[in-house]
Amino acid sequence: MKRKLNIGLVGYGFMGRTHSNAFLQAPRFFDLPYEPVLKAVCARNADRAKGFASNWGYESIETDWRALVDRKDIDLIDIASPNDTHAEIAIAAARTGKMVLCEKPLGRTAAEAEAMVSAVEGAGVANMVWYNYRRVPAVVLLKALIDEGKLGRIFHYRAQFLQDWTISQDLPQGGEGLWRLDVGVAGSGVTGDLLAHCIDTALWLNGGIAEVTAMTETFVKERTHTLTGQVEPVGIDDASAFLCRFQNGSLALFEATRYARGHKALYTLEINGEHASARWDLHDLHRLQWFDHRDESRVRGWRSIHVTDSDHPYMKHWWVPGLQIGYEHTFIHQFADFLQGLGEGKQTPPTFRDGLATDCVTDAVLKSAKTRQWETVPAAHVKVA
Ligand code: SOE
Repeated sequence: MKRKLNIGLVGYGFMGRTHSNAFLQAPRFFDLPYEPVLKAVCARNADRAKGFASNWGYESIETDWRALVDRKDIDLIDIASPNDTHAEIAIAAARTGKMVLCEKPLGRTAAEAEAMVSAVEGAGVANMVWYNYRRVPAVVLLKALIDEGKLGRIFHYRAQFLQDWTISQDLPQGGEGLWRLDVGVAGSGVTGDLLAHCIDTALWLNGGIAEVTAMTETFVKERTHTLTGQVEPVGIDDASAFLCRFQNGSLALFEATRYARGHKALYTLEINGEHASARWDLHDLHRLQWFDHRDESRVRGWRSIHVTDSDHPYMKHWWVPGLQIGYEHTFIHQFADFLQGLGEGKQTPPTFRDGLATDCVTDAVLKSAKTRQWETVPAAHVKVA
């Protein structure tokens, strides 16, 4: 008999849906030691919470997250609400001994993330941050190739996350759907929202980042605030770019923006080693581009690996070789790994400590953009599982 894992979800937006889908699908495609039970969803608007609950199969609703956290029939709190709620909810949930999953970025700042790490580690509860791109099969394949030493010494890493949805000056800031533009709620702009993904993957693939030098820009300086109706200054970074040096001596370039007309969610990364290079692109997420200098010279060239075979990461759980999976599967994989880890008594990365490592880098990026100096990333947090 599988043990039941009773889940309480906070937030029912885009991320609430991706997580709920993972809770439902993971046990259907993976043989897991736990059976997730969608116990309750929490949101301030009761009618909408009820609608969400009936659509996704949650047994009940709450309208105050404190009531959810206090419930005795819940084992795990999943935080899918805006960034300014993450720390308070996670810390309260850990104090009641509940496991905590949190949407990225972990905190709005490293200080917030640090308090969250102390809370979950102090309580000894399972914890994980939803940096989902670590679970794309092509990216997992790349991780294995790097760990096997197939690239040799690493010289370069570069990553971009490009979008174009905030270019209009008429777009308001704040409130549901647009809280990512309100610096008080989000903590930062593309640095915490998009670069954080690039940084998490990079720390995982290429190790710790030692120092950064960055620049940011806010292209639209004032926007009407949805909640006040007033035109208010914009505090987020619309674009952010940085150079950095990894602890392994490799050099890197990172860029994120919401002003790259024509790009919707173009997350790309490339890594160049002594023997081989690899490239990956979220718009073509099932492919890994691979170049190996050791191939016979007459046939040497970039190859495009269709990462859909049954010996590719996660793929034996899906369809037949050659048939693709997509974005939502990354969350399913992550939750399946979490339940597997729970069964084995292990924490599943990225843990809150890993999320803190990313927040330390984003803090250093934002600081460097202000000081116009190279900034060191605090050494205590650079190691990522
Ligand atoms: C922003 O538009 C966003 O939804 C991020 O918040 C997600 O983390 C990213 O995966 C896609 O883009």
